[in-house]
Order: sequence, then C-alpha cells, then structure tokens
Amino acid sequence: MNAPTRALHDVPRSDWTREEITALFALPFAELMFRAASVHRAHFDPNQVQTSTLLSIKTGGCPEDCGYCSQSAKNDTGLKASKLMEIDAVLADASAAKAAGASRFCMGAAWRSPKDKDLDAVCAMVEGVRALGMETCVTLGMLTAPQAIRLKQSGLDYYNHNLDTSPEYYRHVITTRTYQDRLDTLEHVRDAGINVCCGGIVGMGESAEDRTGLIHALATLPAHPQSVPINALVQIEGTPQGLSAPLDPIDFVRTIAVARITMPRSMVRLSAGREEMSDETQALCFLAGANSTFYGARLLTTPNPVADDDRALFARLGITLMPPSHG
Ligand code: SAM
Ligand code: DTB
Ligand code: SF4
Repeated sequence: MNAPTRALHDVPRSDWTREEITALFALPFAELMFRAASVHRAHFDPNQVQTSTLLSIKTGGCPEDCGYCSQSAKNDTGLKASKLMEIDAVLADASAAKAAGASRFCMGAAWRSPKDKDLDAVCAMVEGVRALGMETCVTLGMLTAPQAIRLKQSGLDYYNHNLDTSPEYYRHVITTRTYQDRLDTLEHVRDAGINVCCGGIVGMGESAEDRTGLIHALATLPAHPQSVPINALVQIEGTPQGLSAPLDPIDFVRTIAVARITMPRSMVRLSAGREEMSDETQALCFLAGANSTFYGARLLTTPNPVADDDRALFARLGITLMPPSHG
C-alpha cells in the first residue's frame, strides 16, 4: 500500500515516539510536504480553510509571567490594562466578524483562571455569540472541572489552552504555572465534552528538539486536540522572548507539516505571526496541511492581516472559507 492510500485507513495514533517525530522533521522538505499534503487530502478538502476572529474581552494586568506575552503584569510592554468588556460591545464585534466571513468567534481574557462571577458573564457572551449562528471559543486560563462543565452548559464549542512549548523548554518561558497544570485544565475541558484547541509557539529561541517535544506532547495527549494552533512568536518589546533570534520560515512550515501528519484529523491552525510572514510562506503552510487561521485585523493585542488582504490571498490560492458546523 503506498503512503497516501495507507493514510486513508489510518486511525489517529496517540503512541508517537520522539524518535518518529524527530525523523519526520528531518525528512527532505519535498518528502515532508508530500506526506503532509497526502494526509491532509485524505481527511479534508485541502482547498477549504476555517476562519476564527479573536477578541480580547479582558486585556492586560495578568499575574502570570509568560515570557512572550504583552499582557503579563511582569513584562514592561506599555500595554494599558482594561476590565472585562460589556456583553453588548462583544456581540457587536462578533456580528461584524460574522459579516466579514468568520465562522468562529474566539474570546480571550488575561486571567490566571476565571472567578466564578466572571465566568457567568463569559457564559452569557457565549450564549449571545452562539445565537448569532457562530461557533464559540474562549481562552480564560486554568479551569476547574466544575468551571469546564459550566462553560459546556452555556453551549461553548471550543476551549483554547496551549502547551506552548516542549516540557523541557517550558521553564525557560513560564514559571508561574506548570506543564502539569496545563494538562489538568485540558483534561477538565475534554471531560466536560468541549472541543479542545491546544497548540504552541515556535520561534521563542527553542531548539529543534523542543519543537519535536511540543508536537510529541500534543500528539500523545489522551485524545488529539480538535484544533491545533501553531503560533509564530510575535516579538513584543519589553518581553524576555521578544529578544529571540528570528524564526526560519522553513522551520515553521516543517512544524505545521509534522503536526498535520501526526494529528491527521485535527484542524491545524496557522495562527499568530502572519503579519510578519510572506504570502509565499503562508501558501506553503496551507500546502503543509494548515486548514484554519485567525481572520480580522487584530489578534488579541497585536495586528493581523486585514480581512480584505486575506480574502485576496485566499482568492489567489483558490481557497474557500469553511462554514460554521452549526447555526
Ligand atoms: N490567558 C490565557 C492563557 O494564557 O491561558 C489566554 C490568553 S493567551 C494570550 C493565549 C495564547 O496565545 C498563549 O498560550 C500563547 O500560546 C499565545 N500567545 C500569546 N502571546 C503570543 C505572542 N506574542 N506570540 C505568539 N503567540 C502568543
Ligand atoms: C492561540 O494559540 N493564539 C491566539 C489564540 N490562541 C488566543 C492568540 C495569539 C496572541 C498573539 C499576541 C497578541 O495579539 O497579544
Ligand atoms: Fe496571562 Fe495568558 Fe499572557 Fe500568560 S499568555 S501572561 S496567562 S494572558
């Protein structure tokens, strides 16, 4: 059986070894791209991309010390902190995102973990966005099991919580919560029946071995995350990781390709960092199996390509937008 045919019958594996993943990263580029594209088309229409629009519903002043983040109170980035947004303003932004073509609305809050009172307000936002016919995603930091159940009851479709990097490199990036804390939150989300959105960041000064470690950690979770965001670090002045050496775009494309091969049924998201990326690098990411992206002029606190530019890029590549799965 040749590789593309075999991929059709593959069940997703959760027993990938580090050696296997190292070997995938080490393949000649053409071979890696061929394998990733073959796996991609065995499971998805390779010309369709899902689009999510982000909104920071509570910005800055975060007690965590994530070394890449503009929103940590420990990083002197000049960002102005603000309180949780009012629901009407959130729903107005969601309507505009829907009109621009986004199928999912993703709300992020700079919290270590939500207070129960804040969670009530977020649940009302989820209900409101869902009523617009959009899929919903939130990222609020660590959750307890009852909080995950509460979010599920509000109709939440996805929870984003990233592993960020390899277990070994993690302590160089964040010290205020552990890798295990993150795994625990992911378990609560999974157990509540919410789709998991979990990925990481490339370009934080990590080694090739750390990129292998990140993909290994994601691909050996008890279930593959339904959505795997691969972010290229957005370098932010005043953050420790802001001083990282620039990322080789080919290493980024390889990371997307290995995520696609190891997690064949997951949506792989070409996430932060597109503003600094050429159209050609983005095209290679789609060829390597990325099939979702953030859409709209802002990520959380940093710029993203404007929707008109993305529509033009998608038209040049013959890419169409995926409709929401409900609504
Ligand atoms: N506070 C919540 C948390 O960290 O769980 C949710 C928001 S946080 C900003 C969501 C994710 O965005 C982080 O886990 C990280 O992977 C990504 N992110 C944050 N700043 C970034 C940057 N400068 N470049 C690339 N990705 C970034
Ligand atoms: C994810 O993996 N990337 C998004 C989303 N999940 C929440 C956030 C990217 C943030 C980029 C930096 C900023 O705009 O602050
Ligand atoms: Fe806070 Fe999230 Fe930024 Fe970490 S990534 S500092 S938890 S907002």
